[in-house]
Amino acid sequence: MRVADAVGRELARLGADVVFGVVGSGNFHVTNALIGGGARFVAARHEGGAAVMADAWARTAGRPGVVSVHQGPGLTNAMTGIAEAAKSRTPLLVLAAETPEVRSNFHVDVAGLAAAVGAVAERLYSPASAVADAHRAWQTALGRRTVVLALPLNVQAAACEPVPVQAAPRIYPPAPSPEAVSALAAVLRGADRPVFIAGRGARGRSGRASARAELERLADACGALLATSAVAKGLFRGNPWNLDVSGGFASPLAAELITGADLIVGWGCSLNMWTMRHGKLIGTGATLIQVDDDPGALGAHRAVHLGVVGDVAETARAVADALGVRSASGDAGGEPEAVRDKEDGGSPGAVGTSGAAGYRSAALRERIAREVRWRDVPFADESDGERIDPRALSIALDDLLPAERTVAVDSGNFMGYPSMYLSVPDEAGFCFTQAFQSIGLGLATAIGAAVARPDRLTVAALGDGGALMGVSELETVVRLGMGMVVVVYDDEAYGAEVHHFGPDGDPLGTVRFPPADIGGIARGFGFEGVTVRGVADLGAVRDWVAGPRRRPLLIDAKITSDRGSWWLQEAFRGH
Ligand SMILES: Cc1ncc(C[n+]2csc(CCOP(=O)(O)OP(=O)(O)O)c2C)c(N)n1
Ligand SMILES: [Mg+2]
Repeated sequence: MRVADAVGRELARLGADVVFGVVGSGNFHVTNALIGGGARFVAARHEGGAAVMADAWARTAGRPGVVSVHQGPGLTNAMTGIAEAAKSRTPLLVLAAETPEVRSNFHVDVAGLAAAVGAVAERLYSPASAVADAHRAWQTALGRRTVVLALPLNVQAAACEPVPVQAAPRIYPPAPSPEAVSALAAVLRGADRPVFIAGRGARGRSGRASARAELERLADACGALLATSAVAKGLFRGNPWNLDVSGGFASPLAAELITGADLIVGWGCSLNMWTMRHGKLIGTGATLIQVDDDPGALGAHRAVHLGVVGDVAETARAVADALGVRSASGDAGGEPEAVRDKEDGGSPGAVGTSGAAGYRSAALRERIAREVRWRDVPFADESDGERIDPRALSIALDDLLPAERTVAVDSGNFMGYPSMYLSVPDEAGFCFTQAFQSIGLGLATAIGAAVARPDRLTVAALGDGGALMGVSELETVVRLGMGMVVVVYDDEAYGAEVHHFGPDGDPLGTVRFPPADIGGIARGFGFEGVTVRGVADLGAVRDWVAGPRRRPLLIDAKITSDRGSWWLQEAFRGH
């Protein structure tokens, strides 16, 4: 059997069931072998798109993504998406053809490229080891790493003996140490105003559910409020104590309550400058705790008082048990029994027979219900008939678009509007490929997420700059027959740069553009395209939603942009 065929078949057997890519001669056979093994192949129009689609697919499906690229430029085109995936610890396998001939035009240092963006370099070393090499790469990816597997053309073309099928090892989530569990339980027992912030590590993956149930059970027991980092938005949807996203996107009430916490526990969350607004969301004297299955993540972004190595769900369960909370199989929403004698923990305001539950009170619950959503925060609508206020646009879309949706957001000044105003049904309904802060990834992100969740309406929210950068994948949306909505927050500029440099009086000719008819461009690709200048123009969106949605819809929203968004000003502090 040819190595390319053996490797493709083996990867399909291991679970590579959806493969994104752009096929050239170097990855032709291996891709066909994957298809022969039962995988679905999704052709992108640019490798950058293919890598991002595979990343977004992996995040949404909770399983390793696979992308297949040609040697040389196929790989270099994919590098931005690979960097994003590596920084996000996305389990992703990049099948990268490699020419062994150093004088070839296609030659690049594959391992060097992988290492340069934080991915793991792997390769098929020889025909005899090739299947085992592919196995190893798959296992490494499963451990939440982005792996670039170099497929040398000469090895791919060689013959190899069929290898007996080995069972893949089972990987168990790490359990926290008993000492760490007691320490965390003791701190929770003594906290008056705890806030849990759940991050990527609390999301479901590899066939496991998210840690929502375990975290809610523990939060109920100690009266904690619940928030997430941006990448886990939606995790606590529907919980009355949910503050939604912590950080730059936090609503005023969410920010107030997080700042007022005396204890913040990051669950699979790095508590980085975005999530903690450069530390501004951490009140004076607040205790910080981080729980993560990766010891290297503890304290990486800011010093914590206690770091616990452990899987998020396992740790939350163990701590709840230590607190004597009824088992998760019981009624997690019931009155907690555990933290009733706070005198032991040395602090008043305890959960218990009095019903005062840590940070929770009936009045606060009502306030959260009334105020925590951005759309309930009053604002002066600046729509002027020519251009629509992006807040008004986002609220109207939140009402118009079906709630069962996946929202994918590109980077730029606009990005807070969809992130803050569009609700999502759960954490799989939000796909945020922003670890590399690249613009132009949003459309491919939406496509990958849509392949993973065809049951939901996918909404891609893009700036005009990011939309035009990733424009080739509009054809992919049409070709795949996706009923997607693409919303372009069109300020005819690289708004982020305009608002960054404009106040200093710098010339802005390099970052402003003449009006582009992005709706017309989309129609050329086979979309329905509408231009929106005011809420009244959204009738076309309502009609599209009503069906039959034969074509995807692109909304070119000409937005007001008199000033930069304040979350962007936060971002510039990090530059
Ligand atoms: C690949 C890449 N190139 C350049 C930048 C710098 N940059 C950040 S935001 C931005 C403007 C994006 O414009 P647009 O998509 O229209 O969004 P807006 O800021 O106008 O809302 C640019 C050029 C980047 N982040 N990524
Ligand atoms: Mg713009």
